[in-house]
Amino acid sequence: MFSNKQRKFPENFFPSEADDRLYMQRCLRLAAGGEGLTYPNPMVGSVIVHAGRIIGEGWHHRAGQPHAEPNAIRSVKDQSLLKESTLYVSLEPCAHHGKTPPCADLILEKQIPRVVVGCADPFPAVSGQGIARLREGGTEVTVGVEEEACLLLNRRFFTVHLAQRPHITLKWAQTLDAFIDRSRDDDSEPPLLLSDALTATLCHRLRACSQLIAVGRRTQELDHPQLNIRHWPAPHGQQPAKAVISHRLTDQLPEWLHSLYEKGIQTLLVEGGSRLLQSFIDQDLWDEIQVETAPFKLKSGHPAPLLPTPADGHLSQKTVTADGHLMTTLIRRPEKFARV
Ligand code: AOF
Ligand code: ZN
Repeated sequence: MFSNKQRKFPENFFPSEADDRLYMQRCLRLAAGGEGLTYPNPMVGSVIVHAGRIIGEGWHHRAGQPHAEPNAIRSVKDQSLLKESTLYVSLEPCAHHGKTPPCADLILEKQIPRVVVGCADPFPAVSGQGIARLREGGTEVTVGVEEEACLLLNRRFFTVHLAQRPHITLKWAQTLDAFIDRSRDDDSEPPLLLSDALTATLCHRLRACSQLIAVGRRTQELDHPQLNIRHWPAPHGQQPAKAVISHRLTDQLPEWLHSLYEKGIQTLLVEGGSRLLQSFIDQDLWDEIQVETAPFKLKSGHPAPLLPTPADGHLSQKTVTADGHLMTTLIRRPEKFARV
């Protein structure tokens, strides 16, 4: 086993807390390069800093391929500098042999004296053991820099491992007076078009982060939605699976969600209709809600679900597109894995 125990830090080795945060923000930017592509793994970015200069960077591209830390380590030209560097990583380095060897061992082997971790990894095979192993080997480890941003980036991964069900996003578009469609009894008339070009793109980006898209039976019969990714690259050319939920199944949502978890589904996107969305809201089964409000009224039609009032532990964001479409997002703050 390699050890960093004899290490003495040179003077001015430690950056300020503000610099630690900046380097972690860079890790997050790098990590986001893996958006939608790393399933079932999280998005992770890593930066290596020597004497106030970034000398290496990397991120996790795809499950089965190297993690962020080996990518960052490999990118450093003068490997002898690693012994005097700080490695920043947005998620705890792993301690297990998965599809790749443990990152904590590689960090010890390279004798990197200090590691700054964004947040601990809730994945059962890691769950604090990566940090413990680094510390046992004498590495100086700081945990929790830009922690909230790191948790938010991987909120889907955190929900899956802490709640043992998929991360649930509810999404709908409505008019200013809160209707999601005209009143229609059959599919002879097409559904009301609410999105503009930008919000349609954002919807497809969200689909690209989802493994399963669900709609209610009535929406399926009235709208015949395609529920595929057309305005954003499909991750590794793969389309999400589709589920049509009958009214009867809405009484058994927790059981259904657990069965999805057991099948390895990490992300569920519910796109309608109103009744199905409302049953998820009423049963408090949601992690994120995205509502688009188009800038016109309908006066009558099919009413939209009721957005829950933001409460403690929720993050609420509002933005307006150039065409005046309001995007409201409510995110349940992910719990952190706290056993470190
Ligand atoms: C890290 N750095 O960049 C990532 C980590 O099957 P494997 O070997 O790819 O391991 C997957 C697990 O490793 C994943 O569930 C998560 O706990 C962790 N991901 N860890 O040190 C990384 N992507
Ligand atoms: Zn790893």
